[in-house]
Amino acid sequence: MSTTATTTVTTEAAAPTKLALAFNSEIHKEYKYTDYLPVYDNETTFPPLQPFEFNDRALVADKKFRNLLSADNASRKASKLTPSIGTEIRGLQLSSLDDRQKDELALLLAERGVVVFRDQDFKDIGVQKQKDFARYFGPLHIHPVGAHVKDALEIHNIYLGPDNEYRAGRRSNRLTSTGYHSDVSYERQPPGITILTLLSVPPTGGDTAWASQTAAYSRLSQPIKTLLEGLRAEHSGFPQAEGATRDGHFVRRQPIKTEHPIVRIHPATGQKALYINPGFTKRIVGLKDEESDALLKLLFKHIINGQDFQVRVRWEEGTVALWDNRITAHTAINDYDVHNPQEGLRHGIRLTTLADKPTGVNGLTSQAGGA
Ligand SMILES: O=C(O)CCC(=O)C(=O)O
Ligand SMILES: [Fe+2]
Repeated sequence: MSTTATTTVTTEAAAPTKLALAFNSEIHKEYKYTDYLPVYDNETTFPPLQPFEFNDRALVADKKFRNLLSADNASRKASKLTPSIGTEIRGLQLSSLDDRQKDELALLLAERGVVVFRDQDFKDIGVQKQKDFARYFGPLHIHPVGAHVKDALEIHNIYLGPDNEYRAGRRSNRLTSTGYHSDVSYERQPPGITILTLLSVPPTGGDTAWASQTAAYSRLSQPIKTLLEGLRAEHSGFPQAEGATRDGHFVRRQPIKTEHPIVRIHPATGQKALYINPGFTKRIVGLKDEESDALLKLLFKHIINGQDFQVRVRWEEGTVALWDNRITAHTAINDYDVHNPQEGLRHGIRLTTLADKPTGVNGLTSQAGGA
């Protein structure tokens, strides 16, 4: 059940905008982040995303991370969360990184997949500074259907509480709520770096897990690697848009399908990664249906079951997680009871930056999908 009240408010531009509130303000009287509660602009539409030249900051980064991880700061600690994926950083504020440090962060993300920053003031620097920070890494993605922050369509809203169970309800007919995906991978130039900040963290539960798609690729046998390197898979935004329409939500950009190489090369590291995910990848182009279904089932199972190349992160007050969608898949873990005030409210805001048009092996590139 989602509690969605529709009201008319006046935006900063003084233009009346039809804004649906996806929360109940009665239960948030004490909440510090009411300005970030989920809303839906039910009026503004966007044309298809246009091609752009992507400037990967990781390409100009110092490969020894001398600015981001310099040893001269004793309170700064960077530690690997697992051998293959995830690094945790303490003693460094994202909000005060200079450009060289940001370049190195982009490279660290390309190498480690996920970087978790603890004790951050990022959520308190305001919408504009958060957007400016993210924009350094690439153009900001506007989600085609999701809830967002008032007056900031670029800030995707992730909310699950007693007054809005939409996120849980979408998966209520399944045995598990987990759903590995790479953010909006159906886009022509799909996301590189995503920045997720949690504003409210359940005392227990609500972790996020990531799988390394570089490790997932490297585990495969050579014959399967060779087969996959010559193939593209279709990623579709249609089920998401159809689901939103069915649930009474507004579609602000029309869905598309894109055929991406199954094995993608990261431009900064040259590493190969599997670029398919259970969330958006629908079929392997050029195979018969049964072949495609069987192969995707095998690969999805491999990604989901790969506990030995995954990392699961417990959120703390002040945690900000960044990941590179080109080489990872991730899932929220909705294991808490929203009706239990001791567990209940999980609220996060996500900034997602667009990146390169995927390149595969032997120059295989993405192409527009069929209707
Ligand atoms: O809430 C999380 O942990 C992740 C959410 C997510 O994957 C998304 O919104 O794309
Ligand atoms: Fe996601």
